Amino acid sequence: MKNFPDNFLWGAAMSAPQTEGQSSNFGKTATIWDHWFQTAPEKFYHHQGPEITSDVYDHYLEDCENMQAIGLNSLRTSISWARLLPDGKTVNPEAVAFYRRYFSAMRDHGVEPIINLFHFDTPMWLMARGGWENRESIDAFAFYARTAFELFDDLVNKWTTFNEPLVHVECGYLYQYHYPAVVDFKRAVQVGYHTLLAHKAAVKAFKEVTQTGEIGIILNISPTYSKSDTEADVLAAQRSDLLNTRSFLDPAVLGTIPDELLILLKENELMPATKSEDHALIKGNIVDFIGLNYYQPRRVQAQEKPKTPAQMPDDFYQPYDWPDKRINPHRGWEIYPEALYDVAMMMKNDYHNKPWYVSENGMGVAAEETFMNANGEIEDDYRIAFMKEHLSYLHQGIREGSNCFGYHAWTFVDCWSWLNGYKNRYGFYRLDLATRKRSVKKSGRWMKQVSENNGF
Ligand code: BGP
Repeated sequence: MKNFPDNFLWGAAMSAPQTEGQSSNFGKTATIWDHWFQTAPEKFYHHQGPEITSDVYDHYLEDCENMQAIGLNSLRTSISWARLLPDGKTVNPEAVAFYRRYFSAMRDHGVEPIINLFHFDTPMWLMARGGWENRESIDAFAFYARTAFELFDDLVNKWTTFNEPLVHVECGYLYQYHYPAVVDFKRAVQVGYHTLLAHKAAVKAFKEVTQTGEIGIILNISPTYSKSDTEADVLAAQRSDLLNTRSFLDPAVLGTIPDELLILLKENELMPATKSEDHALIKGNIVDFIGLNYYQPRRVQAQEKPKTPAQMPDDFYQPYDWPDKRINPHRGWEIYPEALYDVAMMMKNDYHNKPWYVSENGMGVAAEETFMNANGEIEDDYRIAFMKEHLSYLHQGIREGSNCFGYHAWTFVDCWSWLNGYKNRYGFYRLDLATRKRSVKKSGRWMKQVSENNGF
């Protein structure tokens, strides 16, 4: 039996744009996803867009009952910025009423809400002004954050500012998976820098509004493993961690941007525009906790033909295809549960043992109906095995003193995924696309036992 610490959070994660639906109703204005789907639907798997998703807007009560039914004691979702503040300034009363009903229902069902403010869903009104490239985005986000804290402070104790803040940077400004699908390293760094300052400004606002709750940020973590111990491969791995991990984790927890990162940016003419007051904002406003989304490791080797100055991150390191890897063929991601132990030790040793939790971990599988039994239940034993393996390594890290307070699976009910639509399913509950009906999978029933026993 692997026992977890008292009051361990067992739960799941989701986001407003992937689950809420009613994306152009009840006062909500367009986000980049609504806009992109309207203008370029061919980019989206099976032309599946963000209008309906799992329609939590209408199913939230049933969903809260279902959370309780599988033993979840916590759940993370986000507020839609474009719903709460349709023009960035004016509060939408329908949004307030909806979120208050939703968060209250969670609490009534014994589920602690962890509420995130941004999950890749830049409002179009901000995009029209240059999005995160515009320094005004910092104040705009801080205003939104403060508004949300004031409106929902009585219902929410744990807040997070951004989900995976590197992702809208790299997908929007390097790899073309998010609107505006620009390829420009220098602009990407500027977007990242403003995002970091927006996070810091939101933490500052939080400490001014409330003394009782806690605030954190959710980062994607793909610990880097180098192909070999040669100096060049090890340097490539260090640079990968600088860009992909330490760029947000160091300022969030330690209040510093690593010197090595600043040198790398300067040497490659990538320094963003800054202001003198930024230093104090970054130094202070430390988070209370960290959420880490872990799916797969990153394996790198030295870049054989780097461009100088660098045009893309892979001028600093080149992906390395480890021949012994296990892979989830549906998503194409490596399965490497051992990394959760390494992450736990990293938090303990390099980040003052800051309280943290696994804020996402999961396995997306296509055509899950293949695994439906005669009673109509999806027998997702592969998902149970995946979680058990990851939880085992996490457990080892906790036993060795890492301050981890929870594990959230991605996700609760199968949901819409960006450019992949409903192809890969991750939920404890299956979503029927024709009826929006939810039905529990075997993994959901398994999670109930885990949560009841506080271990497995
Ligand atoms: C995380 C995101 C989620 C979710 C998940 C699964 O990075 O925070 O929003 O989408 O990945 O990935 P995908 O949906 O691309 O399969």
